[in-house]
Amino acid sequence: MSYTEDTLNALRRTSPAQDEFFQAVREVLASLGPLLDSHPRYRKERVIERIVEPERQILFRVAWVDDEGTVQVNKGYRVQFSSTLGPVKGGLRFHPSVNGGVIKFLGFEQILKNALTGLPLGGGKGGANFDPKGRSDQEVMRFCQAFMTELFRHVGPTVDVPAGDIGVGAREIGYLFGQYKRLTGRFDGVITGKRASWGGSLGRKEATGYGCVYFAEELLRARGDGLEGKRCAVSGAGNVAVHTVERLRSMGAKPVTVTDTTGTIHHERGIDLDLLVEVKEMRRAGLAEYARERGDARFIPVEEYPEGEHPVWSVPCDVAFPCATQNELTLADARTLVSSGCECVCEGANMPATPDAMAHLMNAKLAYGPGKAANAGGVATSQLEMSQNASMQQWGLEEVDRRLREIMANIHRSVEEAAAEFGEPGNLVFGANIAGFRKVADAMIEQGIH
Ligand code: NDP
Ligand code: 2IT
Repeated sequence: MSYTEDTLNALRRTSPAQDEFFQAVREVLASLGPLLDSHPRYRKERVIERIVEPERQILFRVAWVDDEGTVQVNKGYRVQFSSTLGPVKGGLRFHPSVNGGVIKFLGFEQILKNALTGLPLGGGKGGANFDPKGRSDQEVMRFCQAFMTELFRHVGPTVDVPAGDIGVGAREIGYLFGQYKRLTGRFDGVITGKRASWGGSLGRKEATGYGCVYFAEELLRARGDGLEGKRCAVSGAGNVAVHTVERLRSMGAKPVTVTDTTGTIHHERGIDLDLLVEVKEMRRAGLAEYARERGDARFIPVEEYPEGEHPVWSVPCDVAFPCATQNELTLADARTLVSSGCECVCEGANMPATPDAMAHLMNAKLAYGPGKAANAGGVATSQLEMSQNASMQQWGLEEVDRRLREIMANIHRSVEEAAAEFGEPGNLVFGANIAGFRKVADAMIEQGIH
């Protein structure tokens, strides 16, 4: 059996019931054959066995009191996967589906994603199985305070720097930071995604969506094309999706869909950004409200979705941007996209395509931007926030956006070059896995067995 198969089999035994983690590792290892053949030292020094094992996992109880006076208990996680390239860096996810396997998949992806940014960042992830939906601001505050009351002893600006992810936006970051500051007496760059008026970076909240659009522009440019005039299908209606829609519109493309956990909006005239922000960010409501206020938009409630398919991908599009969550795009969806003429899929979310969907899209040779490259603009701009915090500066929006564009173009180039170097030109899934892994693996060897 091969080295990678041996490692995968061992992982199945030692990390049972962690399906998403296993999926993420298998995809990476499937790309590494030629690299491992040409670098026997990786095997000799057991770099793969080491990289799939987190440096440290912190699991903790989060007990808090809801508005009725009832005690609630949640599971808290922080997986400090790798500090090889810099302080551990990665978001926090608050969602009822969070478990050890989900956090480990996200943390593992984050190691390679952060490596691709070219910035000094390790990788990790955290979160809780807490559902902020339907909770009052006071409840969210108490939860965040309880969460940070355990986490604060494990994080710090040169140790581990959390940020947002699903369910963790500016409100949660504010409560988390406030509690860290009270407990430590320090105002420092311990968390990113802070409001710009108290230590945040301009452009951070937009960065993942904008960066994803810049990456799609690079993908299309490599084929002598561009985004202008393209019909785009976007899934999700949160931070990444909203800013993807915003940047697509300003670049002359036409986003026609968004989705949330209640359903899908198809608005042929183009998504109305102001209304979307009003419904999702101000009112924290479901997308049916969007359709109620725009008679020409179609709303498909989740109860009417066909089994195993997502209707957002059957809206004909030139470019698809999955920006909601993992495994949201199935093989049936991939077939629909290919047969209706989609040219490009660019992943705003982490691991949004199932393995068979990804294989189908790659076989069809459409331009494919894997999440760990295409959505790296968020964490890259988090590092710009860390730089500003460390030097007590605040850069202008134009400066941050200029750097973001440059970083996305560099990621695209390095991923393309790695794919070509190992005999798979144009295969950016392969290129991203190789380029990210190689950078971390070499540094691990240089830093000695650990
Ligand atoms: P948000 O919480 O802001 O938005 C998530 C959106 O996806 C919501 O509209 C949510 O619906 C919808 N959604 C649909 N199905 C699901 C599901 N099963 N679980 C959770 N959400 C679902 O998160 P983000 O926009 O920040 O994150 C979206 C994706 O992008 C995630 O995969 C995340 O890991 C990734 N990402 C985020 C980065 C960031 O900087 N925030 C950086 C890089 C990647 P509803 O509104 O009904 O809850
Ligand atoms: O998945 C991701 O890259 C994020 N949620 C952002 C991480 C960060 O530290 O900004």
